[in-house]
Amino acid sequence: MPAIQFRAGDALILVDPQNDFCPGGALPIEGGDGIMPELNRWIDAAVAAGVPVFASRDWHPEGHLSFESQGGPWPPHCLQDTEGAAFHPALKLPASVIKVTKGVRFDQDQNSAFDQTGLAEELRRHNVSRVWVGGLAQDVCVAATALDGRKAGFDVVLIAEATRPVTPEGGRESMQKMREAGVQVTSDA
Ligand code: VGL
Ligand code: ZN
Repeated sequence: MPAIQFRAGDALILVDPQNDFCPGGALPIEGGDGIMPELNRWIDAAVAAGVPVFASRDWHPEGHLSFESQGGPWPPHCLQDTEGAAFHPALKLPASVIKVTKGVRFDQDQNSAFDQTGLAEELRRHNVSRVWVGGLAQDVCVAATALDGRKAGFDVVLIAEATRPVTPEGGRESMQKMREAGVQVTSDA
């Protein structure tokens, strides 16, 4: 396992490591639960280095427009205050974690943790210039977050070992898009 090298100005962003995106959940991603030990390793290193840890959560109202019943692409998932929307029990979030809630809007989905959450401003308030991103799903919310991070002017590193895609093709396509946008990938180092 490669050593984790944080520097001043880093932040760790865990994207939607929630029960519904893991096997047994409403929108299960193959091996989704398998990333939790790796995320825990990054959390431990971040806490030891004084690097702020952010965790986003998909947090939908009943009948959200992203649900199939409303013509959207997804089965109902991450309903507010349900077990499915809870962070995975194997994830060891530190007391200092900063939670980012998204997917609450009635009029549009928010795949990116940056989308109308104020996350970019909050990162700047913490003097962050580079974000390390892992979580679920690689081809949906992780990719959207990484791409928006680049647009907002941050250096972005994808933690390849700590993410899984909904589909393999989606995973490949999103990886290409992220690389084209200047996202670095841990497995390339
Ligand atoms: C996500 C599908 C629908 C994700 C959220 O967190 O990647 N995927 N809503
Ligand atoms: Zn969603």
